[in-house]
Amino acid sequence: MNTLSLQRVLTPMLALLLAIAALPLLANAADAADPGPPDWIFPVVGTDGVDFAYSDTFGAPRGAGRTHHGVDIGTYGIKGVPVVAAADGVIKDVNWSSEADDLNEERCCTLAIQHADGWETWYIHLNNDDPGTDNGLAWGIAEGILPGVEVKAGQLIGWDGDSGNAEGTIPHLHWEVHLNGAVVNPTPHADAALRILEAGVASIEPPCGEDLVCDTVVSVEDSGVWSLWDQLQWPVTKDSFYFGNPGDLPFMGDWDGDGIETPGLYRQSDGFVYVRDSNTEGIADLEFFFGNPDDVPLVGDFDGDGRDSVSIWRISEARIYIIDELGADGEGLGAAEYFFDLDSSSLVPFVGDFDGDGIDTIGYHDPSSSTVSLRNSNSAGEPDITFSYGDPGDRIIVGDWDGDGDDTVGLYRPSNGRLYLNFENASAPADWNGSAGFPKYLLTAGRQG
Ligand SMILES: [Ca+2]
Ligand SMILES: [Ca+2]
Ligand SMILES: [Ca+2]
Ligand SMILES: [Ca+2]
Repeated sequence: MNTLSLQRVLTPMLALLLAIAALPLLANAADAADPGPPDWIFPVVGTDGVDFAYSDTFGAPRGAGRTHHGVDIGTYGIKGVPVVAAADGVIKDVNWSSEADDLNEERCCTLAIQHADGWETWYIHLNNDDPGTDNGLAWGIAEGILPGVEVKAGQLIGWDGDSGNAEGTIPHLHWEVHLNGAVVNPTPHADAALRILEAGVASIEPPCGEDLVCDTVVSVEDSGVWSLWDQLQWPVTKDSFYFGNPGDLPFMGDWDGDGIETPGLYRQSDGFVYVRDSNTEGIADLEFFFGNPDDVPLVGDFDGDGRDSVSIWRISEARIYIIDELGADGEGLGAAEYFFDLDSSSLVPFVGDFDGDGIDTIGYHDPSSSTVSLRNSNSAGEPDITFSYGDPGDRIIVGDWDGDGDDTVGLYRPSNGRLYLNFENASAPADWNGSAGFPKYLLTAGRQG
């Protein structure tokens, strides 16, 4: 059964769940002083609206005078969706037992985690069924998860299901948040949490060491909102501003040589490039006529003078035109300094200083072979390095993520909204990965000073 038809079958049950959600909150719901969400990971792996659904049911009546103390995170009828620790902590209870040698097996399956600063999170109705059954014989708690065991944010702790008093309902995680012993509404905490799409220790530390200057990323929406990440970490702090129109091709560069990269865009509809020298809202500081409608801008410092310029990937010719100066304001771009050809128009070129000599050169992604190739001079010829990297559909981005002076590959995977970065130009698991959401563009932002 595919997911879509499963969702259709479940619609009446979801409607019931939502009807319950619509009941008014009761005044006697516990209400501790809540300083707001810590930096948490969403407790169910998936993407809102695709793999899970929830609404604010905190305080809703649950019979016998009880009210709902949690948020029910439904998983569209699927049991066994990974449940992860919302934050670093220590397992406090397994099935309401704090004894590692007596886990109340007949009460499977629930977990409680003690976090820093008086926070606790509870995970209820974890799976207790063998696949395809409702037999109550399974153990939906991950191996090694016992009272007293330390867990990390995003670590797999179990799988969702219908255990306890949820037998017969659709599978969901009942998630509770407690602060200093009092239950608080978990919904705002769920809303603010980082979604992760695979269980595993979440990446929350920046890859950039202290006192180093590293590249970061910027997301650009079609609405023209640019959100510049302060650094690669969770939670992300961003500066957001408007620049450009729908349909513009965005990029970043250091146009004035002050060490800070700022926005530019190519408006294919009028053939002009517009650049701005600060990461703030406003009109372009410089505009010049750029090229043919299907030309792709390639930004870099190709002559090592400390300023970025906009070169051209002309797909129709499979040719790179290197241009070392920006155009004069309101006028055209000067003639290219030189050009060279790539082997195929199906390659996707990018720019970076792969050898750290201060001069940007061209690399390219070959989606047909899932490889990237890098060349350390701007000329035709064999690549200096080729290695397997990236799936079809991935978008390569390049930056100095660790601040050691050379640019290495990363990729943004639109299918899951994750950013994967490597610190060496080699085929290897990502050195860093994190959630980037689902922007239209995710670009290297470069140094910010
Ligand atoms: Ca600048
Ligand atoms: Ca330059
Ligand atoms: Ca170089
Ligand atoms: Ca580097």
